[in-house]
Amino acid sequence: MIDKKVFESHDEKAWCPGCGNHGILEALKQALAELGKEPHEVVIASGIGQAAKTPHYINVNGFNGLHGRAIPPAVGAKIANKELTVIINSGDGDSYGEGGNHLLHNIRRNVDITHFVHDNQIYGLTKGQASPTTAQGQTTSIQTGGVVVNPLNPLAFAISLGCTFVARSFAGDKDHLVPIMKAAIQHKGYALVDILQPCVVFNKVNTYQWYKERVYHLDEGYDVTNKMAAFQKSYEWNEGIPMGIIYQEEKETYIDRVATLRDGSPLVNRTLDPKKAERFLEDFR
Ligand SMILES: Cc1ncc(C[n+]2csc(CCOP(=O)(O)OP(=O)(O)O)c2C)c(N)n1
Ligand code: SF4
Repeated sequence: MIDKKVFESHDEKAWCPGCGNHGILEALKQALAELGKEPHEVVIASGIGQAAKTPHYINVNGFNGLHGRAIPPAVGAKIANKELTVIINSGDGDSYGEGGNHLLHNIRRNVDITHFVHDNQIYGLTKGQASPTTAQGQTTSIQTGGVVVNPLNPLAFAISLGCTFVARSFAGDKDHLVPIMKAAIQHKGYALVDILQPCVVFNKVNTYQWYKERVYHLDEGYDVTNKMAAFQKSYEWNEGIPMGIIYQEEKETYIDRVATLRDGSPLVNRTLDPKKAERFLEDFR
């Protein structure tokens, strides 16, 4: 374990007091410290949004990109240097809406990165429009007559596509969130953690109290490898929301499947020999 203080950043936080993002950030620093990670060994990527400001508020390598585009730079960083711990911290809109296509295809690729979705069920930064996880019928700053479309079920979506680690936790339960983060970071393969995160300003439905009345911890006897049980758990919501590792399996990662990446040192450490490209250049002459 290293001192959590090494992850402190000097940037002033622009999050509201009471925002669930604070709890997620503190849990993340603790998880990294308990795993003994040094700041230079970690990269955090994000897209755009309130949650996506996370790389500014933690002292590790950071990449704050375009809306919905957190996965491509994260995947690029991992492929360039497989020794890095690569994490994404982004919102439900960024991850499941604008970034949905990248999410879908990274599940197929199984690049070994960890994705923490700060799921406040709303677009926080742009003042409270519905996101893909806002409940049907919920009124928002734009959908004043209630959301008319079906919400996305991120857990069932991920399990159905073969995601190798699917979990849920809650920004208001650090004792649960820290071990889940550690397990997700240690998992070999793409790990998706949907973190319930109250937005105290724009989501007046899914409050701390609302979640506290519903969340429950999966018991120790729960079999994380049982896909059908995982589907059932992923559909539990209003009456009780299960928290924990919903599904996990071991599968070859993208790097395991590509010999050039798998064998030998990380790409960034290899010396380039431009002469080896000569025969390919011939085709263009
Ligand atoms: C391509 C694109 N579309 C829309 C926007 C405007 N925009 C910026 S942040 C945001 C919502 C972010 O919501 P979410 O990802 O859920 O994060 P939160 O702010 O709730 O943490 C939107 C729609 C943008 N910057 N780029
Ligand atoms: S508007 Fe909501 S998501 Fe944004 S900082 Fe405030 S509480 Fe957090």
